[in-house]
Amino acid sequence: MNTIRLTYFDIDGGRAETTRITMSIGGIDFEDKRISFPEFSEMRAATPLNAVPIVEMNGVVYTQCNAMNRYFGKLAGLYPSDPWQAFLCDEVMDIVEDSYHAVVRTFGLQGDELRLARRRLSDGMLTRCLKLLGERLDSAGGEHFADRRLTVADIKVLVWLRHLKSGGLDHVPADLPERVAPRLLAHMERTAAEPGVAAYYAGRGK
Ligand SMILES: N[C@@H](CCC(=O)N[C@@H](CS)C(=O)NCC(=O)O)C(=O)O
Repeated sequence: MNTIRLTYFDIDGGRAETTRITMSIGGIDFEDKRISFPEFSEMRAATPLNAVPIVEMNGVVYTQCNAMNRYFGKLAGLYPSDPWQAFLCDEVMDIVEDSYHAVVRTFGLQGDELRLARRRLSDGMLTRCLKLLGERLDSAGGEHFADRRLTVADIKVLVWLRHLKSGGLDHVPADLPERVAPRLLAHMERTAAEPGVAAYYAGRGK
């Protein structure tokens, strides 16, 4: 079989992390190509949409992290086969994507401009996303976002919450998830304790 090569920044988070964890859980053999930011600048123009993650399969380069999550999720048994449950799973993953887009719009700002933009982001879009995810978790039974079992949606939310809670996003309070949707924290701990997820992070020394 041809090598699957997933290319993304050398960070333990962001848009490729759910795919990495999913492939690890599914025992899918792939090359985890991690690049630095200067390396990305050099290769950016050669990528199909000037962005990563990209995944190369059978000599073709593909884009879109949630398409990757769905495809590899299916191969790994982490994506619902029921159309309605698949919809619930997709909506959650796209909510997280919307929050990434909102965060990216604040990149490059500095000083007071950054502080103000991040405050608006925390009180606005991030709060809305967290609240909605809390509601979706409740209506799906409180344990998982879809299919009453671990899916790529749970993993994607875990990755995002780990980042928010790390405090790595300047001027976004690390306790925002706790304040807005405390049930998401229990969900985060439960997902991180799933054997396949825990094994992945242990392997990364995280
Ligand atoms: N819709 C794409 C978005 C990809 C994307 O925006 N990636 C960011 C990094 S997380 C990027 O490469 N940005 C570089 C740039 O815009 O120059 C996906 O879902 O994969």
